[in-house]
Amino acid sequence: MITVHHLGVSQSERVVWLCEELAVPYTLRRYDRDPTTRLAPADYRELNPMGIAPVITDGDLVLGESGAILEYVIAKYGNGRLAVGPDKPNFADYLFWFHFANGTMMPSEMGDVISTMLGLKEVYPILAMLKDRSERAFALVESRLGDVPFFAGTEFSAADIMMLFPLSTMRAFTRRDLSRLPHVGAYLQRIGERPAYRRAMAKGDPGMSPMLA
Ligand SMILES: N[C@@H](CCC(=O)N[C@@H](CS)C(=O)NCC(=O)O)C(=O)O
Repeated sequence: MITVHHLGVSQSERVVWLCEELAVPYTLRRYDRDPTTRLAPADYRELNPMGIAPVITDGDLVLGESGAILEYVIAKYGNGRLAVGPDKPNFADYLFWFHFANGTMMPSEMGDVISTMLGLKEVYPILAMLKDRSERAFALVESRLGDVPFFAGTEFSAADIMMLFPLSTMRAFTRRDLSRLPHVGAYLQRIGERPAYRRAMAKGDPGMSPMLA
């Protein structure tokens, strides 16, 4: 059975959520962040060379990276459910949004994380560049969700599981205000109605209300 090593308030919520959506049996092991540094604790860091979340173990396998883990679980235990294959017209949309989450959206948000944590008022060129990129990313997301209910199209998919974190829990680390993005707001409510999402968040981060508003 897979063990999902979940670091509190982190991208590993995706893996818990995926297992709940697919009804894949798993053991959940929770770890709290260091209260001072907000980094992973020592026992999490020992799990793999990067020492960052998420990590799963499956027998002798130790696997990191959200996207790799999602693909592994879907292919190995989910019978391909929640992926969109090349035979479907929205295959490219699925790939785009699945990879946009960590390929562009999360890195663009890091500028905001840095300036929030350091309390920076001054605008540094590199942070301005990331902010501009992040604004464009959120505008693209708003536009997409105005056209379709889920990132890959009409059906919920693993692209939604990748994309939700930068729209929701990531705001524990940034000052991002979503009030002027109504389609994103409606999407977050839609996701909040999913029983598997609610179960995952209740199990993974029992002390936290899902950041859907
Ligand atoms: N691209 C990686 C990003 C992993 C990552 O940055 N994880 C953060 C949590 S969201 C982490 O482990 N932070 C704690 C630390 O760095 O000690 C993935 O999605 O797996």
